[in-house]
Amino acid sequence: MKERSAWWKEAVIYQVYPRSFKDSNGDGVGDLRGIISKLDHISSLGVDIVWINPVYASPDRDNGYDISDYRAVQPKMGTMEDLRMLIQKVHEKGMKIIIDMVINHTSDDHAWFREACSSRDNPFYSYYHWWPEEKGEPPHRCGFFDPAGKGWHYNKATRSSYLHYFSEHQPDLNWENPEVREQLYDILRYWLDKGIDGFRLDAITFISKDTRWPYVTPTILKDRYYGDWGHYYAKGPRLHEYLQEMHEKVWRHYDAVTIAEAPGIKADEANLFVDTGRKELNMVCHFEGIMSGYIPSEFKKMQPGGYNLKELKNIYTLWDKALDGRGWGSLYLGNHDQPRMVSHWGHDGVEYRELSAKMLFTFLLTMRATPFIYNGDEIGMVNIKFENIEDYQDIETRHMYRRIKDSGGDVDAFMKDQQLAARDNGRTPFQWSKDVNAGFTMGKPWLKVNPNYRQINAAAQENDPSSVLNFVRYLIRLRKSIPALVYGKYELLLPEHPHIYAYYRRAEGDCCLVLLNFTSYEVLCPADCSIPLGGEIIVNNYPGIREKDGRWRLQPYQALVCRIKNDTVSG
Ligand code: TEU
Repeated sequence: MKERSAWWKEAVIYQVYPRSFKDSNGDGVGDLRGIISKLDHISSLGVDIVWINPVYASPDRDNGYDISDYRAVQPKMGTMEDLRMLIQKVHEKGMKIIIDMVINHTSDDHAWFREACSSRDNPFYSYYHWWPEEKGEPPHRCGFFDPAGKGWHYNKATRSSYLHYFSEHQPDLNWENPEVREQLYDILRYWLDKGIDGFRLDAITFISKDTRWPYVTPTILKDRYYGDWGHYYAKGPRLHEYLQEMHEKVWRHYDAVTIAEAPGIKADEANLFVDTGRKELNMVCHFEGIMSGYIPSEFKKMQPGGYNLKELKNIYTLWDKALDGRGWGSLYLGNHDQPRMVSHWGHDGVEYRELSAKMLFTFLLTMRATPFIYNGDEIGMVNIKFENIEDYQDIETRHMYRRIKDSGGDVDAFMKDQQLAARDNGRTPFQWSKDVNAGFTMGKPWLKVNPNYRQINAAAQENDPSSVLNFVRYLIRLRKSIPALVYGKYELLLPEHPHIYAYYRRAEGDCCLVLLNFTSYEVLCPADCSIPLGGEIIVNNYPGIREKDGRWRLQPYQALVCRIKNDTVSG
């Protein structure tokens, strides 16, 4: 079926992690004025939408994902006037701006929660989920960032425990209460009226709780991402009712883009969120691709040998198929919750760092899904791989460390795993130049700068035609100029091949063959995707091509896109 067009389907999204992007006042924390000062860099990429992580008032226990006032800007980030200016400047550059909205939970410092904690009779008590002590032990729920793994925390004044899926400082809002929902819709409208063009809705799949509180198997580390947790946490009975209500009360009145962060959601459930007829949301960011390669039932621990390309192809192909003609996908290879894209999916050694970054970007920018580029990836930043727990700032890593230590677990193994998977790997300051602190700050950076900034930085790549940065710019221009790369049908080739990811993007009379070698060795392509007659190579991260009897010999991490115009093969 032919895709219906929409601006957000054609867009490339650039994610800015504000505290690590650019510090304008020397306090070591990136801020709004810092972002404004670097808008030329962002717009030079050719992206359409800038997504910024939370900049609301927050005690910052989870880097802003614990909001204490939804209508205020956190002083470390700047002022409301700075934010107004950012919105205006982004618009002047012909881009749109979307913000993170964290409405599954608030901070424990939010006025609603402080009131709620004072007494059971306080009207705000019912803004949260409580388990009164006279009912005995609360039913097991996992607190993802809790040092003891517990999802309930006792509060003396109310003689009851409140629910928190993340840390105890992030109490979950009670969406059963219509007043809570109205408050939240009001907040969404407030920001849309300020000129915000849409939202990334944080952990939105968790908002509806089954308040019959069914039994969930208690496990220590296991219910984090796998097993049956998704069933209880991400598929609450009223989830879609709430999302439809939100559409009716908010989205319907604006031309905004709505993106669900969707932990726990599988391909066959995606259309429940994004099928246009259901009037819910525009896109979901799923976790199936990004979590592939981790050992099920372990906390962010990679399989020996890393991810399996066949499995990865299968996941992305399933998602494409599920959404075909019904909804629309999104694609990301890194973000603020993940290690660096190159370290995760490519090769971060000097020899292959740039090549694999370019190969991964070719993938990201030639799939049928809106691509998300995470800041720093466009210059090929890599994991910092801290050796000391003190270097980590992330609540997730710190608390998990404590949890493992307290239970007599293997902390050394944990530290090793974190070098691959910790969120702080993706949060180190942006490497602008070879100046002190990579040009990020004049002060002491809140998180250490990766010492490789002298080699990897934006300034060095700016005028180098063969840099990752300029490769990304080229790919974005290409995606914009070839509709087949946005809307064209995706057809997987060589599904069983363990090293090559190959596919067609096919539109009427136009077709692109994408060939990606995901390994550090040379691979001879099977005949199925041999050199197409009359094809033109439009992407190549090597200076030339190698072939043998009309078959491609792909160099380590080689990426090729070959365009076949007037394509007559039917899709
Ligand atoms: O993440 C939601 C989520 O599901 C996390 O458990 C995520 O899987 C985890 O960070 C991976 O290690 C969102 C935000 O993106 C994250 O930064 C916040 O910490 C979290 O919500 C709580 O608000």
